[in-house]
Amino acid sequence: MPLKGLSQILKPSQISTDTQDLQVYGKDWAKHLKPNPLAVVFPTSTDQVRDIVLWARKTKTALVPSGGRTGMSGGATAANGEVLVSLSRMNKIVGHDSIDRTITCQAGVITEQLQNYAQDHGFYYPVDFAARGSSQVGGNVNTNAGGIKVLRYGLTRNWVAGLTVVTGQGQVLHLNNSLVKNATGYDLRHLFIGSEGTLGIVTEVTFQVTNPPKPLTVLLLGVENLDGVLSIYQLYRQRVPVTAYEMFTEEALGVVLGQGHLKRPLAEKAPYYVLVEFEQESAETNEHAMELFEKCAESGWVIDGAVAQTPQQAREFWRLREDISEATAPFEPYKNDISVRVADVTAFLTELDSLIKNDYPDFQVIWFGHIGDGNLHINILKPKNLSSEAFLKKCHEVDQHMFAMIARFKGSISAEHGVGVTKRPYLHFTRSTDEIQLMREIKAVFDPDGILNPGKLL
Ligand code: 2HG
Ligand code: ZN
Repeated sequence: MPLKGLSQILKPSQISTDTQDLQVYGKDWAKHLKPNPLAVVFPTSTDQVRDIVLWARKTKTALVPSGGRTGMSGGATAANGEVLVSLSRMNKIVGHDSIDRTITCQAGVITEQLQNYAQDHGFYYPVDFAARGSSQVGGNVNTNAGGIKVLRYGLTRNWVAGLTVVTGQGQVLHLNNSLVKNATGYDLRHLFIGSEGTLGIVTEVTFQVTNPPKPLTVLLLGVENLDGVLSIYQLYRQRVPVTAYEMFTEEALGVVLGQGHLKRPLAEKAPYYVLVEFEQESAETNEHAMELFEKCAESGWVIDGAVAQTPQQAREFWRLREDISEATAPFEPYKNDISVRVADVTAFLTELDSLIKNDYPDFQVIWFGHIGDGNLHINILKPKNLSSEAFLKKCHEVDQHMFAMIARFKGSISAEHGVGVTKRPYLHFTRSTDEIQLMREIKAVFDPDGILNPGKLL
């Protein structure tokens, strides 16, 4: 029995081979991948994680670290008889330090739990995204999660002050220990951030936190064309402290409104909508924002617009953008999550749009994304008359063209969702042969037996 030995490390209640558990824990939001894990284990301490890794080395068993399973590239999928290591029972906030302005969490803490804890203690944890209610901080570190406030606050990487990690060799590393300054060579912490569970299992994270922002204003604008979308971005960023700049198309809005929970926000329809959120830094900020709005209208970029009048309305504007992912889910979307330089967004999107319109006219594409970061989410909806297999095959064809385009623009095949399984064949469009070879060599140092998340990323 391959699982023998685990019962010396864990209690029976920490090991599950229940069919339902295997289905639930075996996959993430890359829903077309079929889970097939051997078991799920639920460690409650770093020492237990280390013992599981040592057991896996001895028995040559593959492990898949598992967080909130909100990833979209299959990085947390176990399809080949692996043992899933769920961090969900390591869900305690260890504490905070008001002088260092840090919060220490076990890896299974939910993002929103961290955000609320920060708020309750007079601080702010700014990395934020739609899956805040179920994603876990360990997963955020493993994918270097970005989301909606990146242009103001950066990625998860910018907020990790310390990490506890169990490597694939079974070493327990305490990295950086919340030091602000630490000039002692390679910063291994940053290797683990974004490594998708291929080098080690993150068990504890110390996050830097900051002061809460001043009150936020949310503006929704209907925009005539992509040049307008980028010109408005440039103008607002020059004059007001923008915290988020998000874009979605009329088609995307249509899918969200189709759910029947929200009202159309503006009287006039527009091909594109942008959601601008900014901090009211001073008394003049709103005045500047209004002047900019008038300028945008005069330039013919803005068709219509509204400022959220209440916190409730601000939340509704945000939902129009954040609900897109859930609302498209029933249409079996094929997802891409790419980035180019912000200045190249218009050229890239125009070229890709015409490729799809010409060569795949039956494909409906839902475009949206964190346009202020050059990050576009491209969801192709499955035409009703196409089987899932035929659809997937055609989408892979689109991928080849799109990723060649990405390489030409020197962009990224994955801006924030990670490589996982689904983007693995395309890594070379963004990373050079030398880089990939060095990544493999790094992997071999930390995980010499290849037991950690095999088949993901590399
Ligand atoms: C978002 O920004 C998420 O809403 C999901 O990254 C994107 O569903 C997607 O493609
Ligand atoms: Zn996103």
